[in-house]
Amino acid sequence: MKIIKVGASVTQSNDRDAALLREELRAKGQLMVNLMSSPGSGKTTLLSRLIRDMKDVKIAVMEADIESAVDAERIEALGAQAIQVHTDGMCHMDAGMTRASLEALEDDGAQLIFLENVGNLICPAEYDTGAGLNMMILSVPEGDDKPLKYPLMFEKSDALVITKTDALPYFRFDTALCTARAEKLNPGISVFPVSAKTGEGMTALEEWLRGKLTAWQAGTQKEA
Ligand SMILES: Nc1nc2c(ncn2[C@@H]2O[C@H](COP(=O)(O)OP(=O)(O)OP(=O)(O)O)[C@@H](O)[C@H]2O)c(=O)[nH]1
Ligand SMILES: [Mg+2]
Repeated sequence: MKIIKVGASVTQSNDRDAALLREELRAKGQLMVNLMSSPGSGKTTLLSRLIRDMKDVKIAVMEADIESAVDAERIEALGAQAIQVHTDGMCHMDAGMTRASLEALEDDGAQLIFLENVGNLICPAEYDTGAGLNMMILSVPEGDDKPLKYPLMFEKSDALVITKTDALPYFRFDTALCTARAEKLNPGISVFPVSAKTGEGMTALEEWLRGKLTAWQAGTQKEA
């Protein structure tokens, strides 16, 4: 498994770099999904479930972390291509770092490329990575007040996955209230309550991703 180290880009024009990368990916028919959340909310577990369920779509994963290769090893064990990206201490990925990571991926015809961003609810939302879709996770144990405290990621995301719904009996978490708070910040956000552990709710998320991929490849998907 490949481990690469990427440093923050020297360029001053991240938004322009990101827009260019997005168009290059669109021309190749590849949809990159930037997956963001706090540490431990369930990014790698969700990706593992998607890889197991969506056998009809070729998926590759770029795992960004400050240290270790455990996440990429988990994905590779499922038979999907995975690379580990080390961010040189940075708590986010920018467009240049993402481009360098994509260059390290082997071209195996992957249509859906997930970037598991560094676990952090703040910094990753501040940088456009060039992804066609931004997806965030909020897990039930984190609490339904997070849209109020960390609004930017909710504003930037096309989809909010509320995960660990199997833990709802043990936490005070109001899914409808959380959804309303996220929709107030971002009226266009799609919300998917799921459990990556039991599989509950996964079908709706997978259908949404398939639809976005089809639209992206048809060139009709709006920029994220
Ligand atoms: N009960 C329950 N536990 C889950 C679910 N999804 C993930 N977990 C657990 O949550 C913990 C963290 O999951 P990960 O998938 O490693 O989280 P992550 O967001 O990738 O973590 P970082 O990469 O460190 O930021 C693990 O113990 C998982 O088993 C779920 O749907 N239900
Ligand atoms: Mg992870």
